[in-house]
Amino acid sequence: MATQLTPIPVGRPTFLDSPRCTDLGALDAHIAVVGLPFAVPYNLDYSSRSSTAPQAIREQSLRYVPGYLERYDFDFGGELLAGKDVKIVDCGDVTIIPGRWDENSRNATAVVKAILARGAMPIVLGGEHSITIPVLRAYEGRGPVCIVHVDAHIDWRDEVNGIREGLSSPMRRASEMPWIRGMAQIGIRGIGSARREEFDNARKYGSVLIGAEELHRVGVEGIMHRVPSAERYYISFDADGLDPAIAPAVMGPAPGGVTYYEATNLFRAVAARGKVVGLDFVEVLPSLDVHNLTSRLAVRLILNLIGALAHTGQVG
Ligand SMILES: [Mn+2]
Repeated sequence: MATQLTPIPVGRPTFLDSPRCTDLGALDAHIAVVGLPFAVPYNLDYSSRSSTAPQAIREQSLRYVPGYLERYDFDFGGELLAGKDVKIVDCGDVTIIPGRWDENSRNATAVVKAILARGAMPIVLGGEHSITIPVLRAYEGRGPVCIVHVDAHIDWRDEVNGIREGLSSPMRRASEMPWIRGMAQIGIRGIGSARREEFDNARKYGSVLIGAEELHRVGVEGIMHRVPSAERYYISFDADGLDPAIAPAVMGPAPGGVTYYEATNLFRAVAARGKVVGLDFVEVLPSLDVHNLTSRLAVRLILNLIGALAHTGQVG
């Protein structure tokens, strides 16, 4: 399978100003960042406003270099990366050709497979939530993997307008992959988060649905006993799971969302529980952002996951 990457143009930043990796066969890092500015449209009104998110997130990541990561981080009680030499590279973006959705999807799977084959953990910047489907396909033969999904919606639609791999369906498609075992869906809330059919199917599969209200009431410590135990976790993070007061740049802002510390403590709790084998961060719409709050928060949360991995000895 071809692995086609579009390198970041010269003069544009990489994530954390990290080295560029254009040859996946020679990738040598703990963590490989890759953009997936990808969507599967439902209708003609559709414009993929999240396709600019990887670059917006990379630009905001420069706020934390150089030198800031070595300072005392009060959220971690020490250096964010625990003084470890965590090797991060930026692979650029998966090449996307408008209209060729199947080909784009196969290419995305091939790129993530190539990253995993080199022993690096992929951090995938969406793009819309449809990207999680080709990304999870790359874990075939590397399971079982339990999914921790943060979102306002459960994303269990079987199809929308006949499209089965759109942004409403990633968890439904994940549930059909034999190497995916276990699923916790956190931050769910609000009007339109699921129809009865999706709710029933998610429950039948055994997905653990943890509403935002429950999370706020009992905290991360209080929900962790409900998250399935697993050796390997994959985290799929939809920006609309966060509260729109801190993450306004989303398609459907829903009040009552996940807070910064809930997300951070969830990452820490998952990293303490098992090996984190991948992260996607999706559905940031930079054109709707305010003072780059959403892109910057995405960077900070990604860093906090890397920090949690460093502090638990998973990287570095
Ligand atoms: Mn979603």
